[in-house]
Amino acid sequence: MSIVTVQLGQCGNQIGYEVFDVICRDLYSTQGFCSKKENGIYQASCKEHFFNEEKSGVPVARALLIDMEPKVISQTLLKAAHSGKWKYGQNSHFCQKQGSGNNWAYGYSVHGPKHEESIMNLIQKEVEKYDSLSGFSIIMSMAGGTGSGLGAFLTQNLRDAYPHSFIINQVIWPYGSGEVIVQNYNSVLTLSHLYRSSDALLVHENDVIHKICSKLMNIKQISFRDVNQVIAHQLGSVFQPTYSSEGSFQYRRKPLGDLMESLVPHPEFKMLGLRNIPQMSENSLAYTTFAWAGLLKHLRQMLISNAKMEEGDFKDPALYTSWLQPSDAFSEWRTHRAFNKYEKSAALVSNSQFLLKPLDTIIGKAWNMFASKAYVHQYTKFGIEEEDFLDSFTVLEQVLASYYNL
Ligand SMILES: Nc1nc2c(ncn2[C@@H]2O[C@H](COP(=O)(O)OP(=O)(O)OP(=O)(O)O)[C@@H](O)[C@H]2O)c(=O)[nH]1
Ligand SMILES: [Mg+2]
Repeated sequence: MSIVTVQLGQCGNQIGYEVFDVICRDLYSTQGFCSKKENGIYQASCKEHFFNEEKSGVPVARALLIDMEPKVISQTLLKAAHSGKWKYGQNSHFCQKQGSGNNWAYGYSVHGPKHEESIMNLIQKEVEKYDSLSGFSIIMSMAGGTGSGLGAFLTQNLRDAYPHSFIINQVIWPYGSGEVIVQNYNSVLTLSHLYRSSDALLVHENDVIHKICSKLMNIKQISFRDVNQVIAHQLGSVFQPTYSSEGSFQYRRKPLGDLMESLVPHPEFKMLGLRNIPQMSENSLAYTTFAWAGLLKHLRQMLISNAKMEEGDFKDPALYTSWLQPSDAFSEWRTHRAFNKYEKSAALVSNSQFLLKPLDTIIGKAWNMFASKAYVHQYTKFGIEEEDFLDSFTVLEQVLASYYNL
């Protein structure tokens, strides 16, 4: 089944490009570490999820590019075309002349309704190309105006138009010391709205990824491109084909459905986080050997780094909430195939308390600003009233409370 990726705003488009690029490079990688037959099945499954085949033989990404300003989209289209390995579809983008200027209200209440019909038509045309649709993966930042505001608006529309498809939002969490003064307002509005209409929010924290670039990858001057490549690697390692351990080496056909089924058993808990190992510079990679036991132990430690547990495995009930059996709370998927130059690697997606602190911080900062009514007029000007802010705070306070009580 295919996944339609929707790339929104500057951040969403720049990350989306890196995701397809890494997946395509992996698709044709000769570093297989698995049988020729399995490699073939893996490649077919990957294509089914992410690419259309064109007569010319160049795979076409199952993606739509949307932004309200043209610059990033034209750069992204060009980069893909120049790669020579894959490209975006000819009529797969929508842009306008002027962005939302980091104003969530502008993206949500102005750009949203104005371009709703064109964008929904574009999406419908894309969906009609496929025999079966697994769902949508929407990549967006939480702190700008277009990705976040228009993104929240579109997610709601998709929910109404495709009630039986899965929707996962790839949400980019802003740097704590962010560059946008109203980023906490935008974040609170984005999260509260997505919580109503999305199935799951897979969160990528810019601060955390930045640290991976500096500490693990040894990159000196870190650019968005470096950060985006780490995010793309992480997403690829989760969404590239795998099979469940009990099965008969059948690669999973419902990539989004399987993920949701395992990870989002309750509508109150939709925040997912992603960790992966190893992550290192290309230089170190050449001198490293990998062993599964060590990798999994390390991954588990990353999961429990706040808890007082050291030994054990992923079957340990102490890792999970009491209302789930460990066998239901943990699913394992694998493949013999190497991914993106790593002979062995492991990724963990979890629905846990890991976001409590960053969420609490964002709500606190937004609330302080809101209490003195700073910048609120820029939102009311475009139809987002004080009541809407209060509703959003209430939704997120409830989310915080639910996760606290786990
Ligand atoms: N990881 C990552 N974060 C980005 C990138 N570009 C922007 N951001 C983050 O996204 C937020 C700003 O949102 P943008 O995506 O630039 O905004 P937009 O959706 O284009 O909306 P407007 O420009 O306001 O119309 C900030 O938190 C940035 O740190 C990127 O390429 N990678
Ligand atoms: Mg922009």
